[in-house]
Amino acid sequence: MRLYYGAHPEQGSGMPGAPPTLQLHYTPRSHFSRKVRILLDALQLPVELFDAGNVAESDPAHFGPNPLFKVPTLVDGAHVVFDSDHIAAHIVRRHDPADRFAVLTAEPEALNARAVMNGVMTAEVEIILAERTGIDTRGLQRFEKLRESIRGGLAWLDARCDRVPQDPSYLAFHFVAMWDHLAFYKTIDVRFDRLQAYAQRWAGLPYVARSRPI
Ligand SMILES: N[C@@H](CCC(=O)N[C@@H](CS)C(=O)NCC(=O)O)C(=O)O
Repeated sequence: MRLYYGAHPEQGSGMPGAPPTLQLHYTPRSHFSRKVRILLDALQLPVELFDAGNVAESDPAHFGPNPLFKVPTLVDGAHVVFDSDHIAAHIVRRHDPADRFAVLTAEPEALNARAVMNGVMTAEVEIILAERTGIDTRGLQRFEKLRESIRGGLAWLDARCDRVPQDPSYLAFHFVAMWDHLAFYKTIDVRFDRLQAYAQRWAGLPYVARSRPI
């Protein structure tokens, strides 16, 4: 499926009727894709979206140029970029030199938080895709460890909740993508009230709300 998303497509190349220069292979519920989509929308950069469908499948035709059969992948003219954080960095280097949402931060605590969120998101993907392909993951040591790592990662984030930026930032976009996905799939049964409040803080922003998983 192909659709335009974000600011008006005509803003893409400056030529009326021309498609945007950015193309994103994604799925509507993919949390890794969503952090990129929120960033693009916050920057008002139009993007053409290509839905990969069921990411548990391995038909190369669905994943664009990505040899790992994963989303997201960005195509920006002659540039192809894999991996959500590399994509975010590419977007701001090329299209937002002011880096308004601190994508290019080198601050260790922010990078650790990103690593933890990516770890939680990866663990969740493994559990969901295993279940989707017929594996009953309950009680299997490997998957119980993944569930425990999600709990551990969230507890780590919760303990640092009062130190995170209070303005919209890529860290917040990353967080909300992770949080809403966990809530949508109900992967683990835990409560973190401070994280919930942090997610709530961003939920009303139009560029966050528009890509919420449904
Ligand atoms: N490190 C990658 C992870 C991407 C990823 O795992 N994407 C999931 C969807 S949210 C996927 O396509 N999984 C397919 C698979 O693992 O087979 C990134 O940050 O983009």
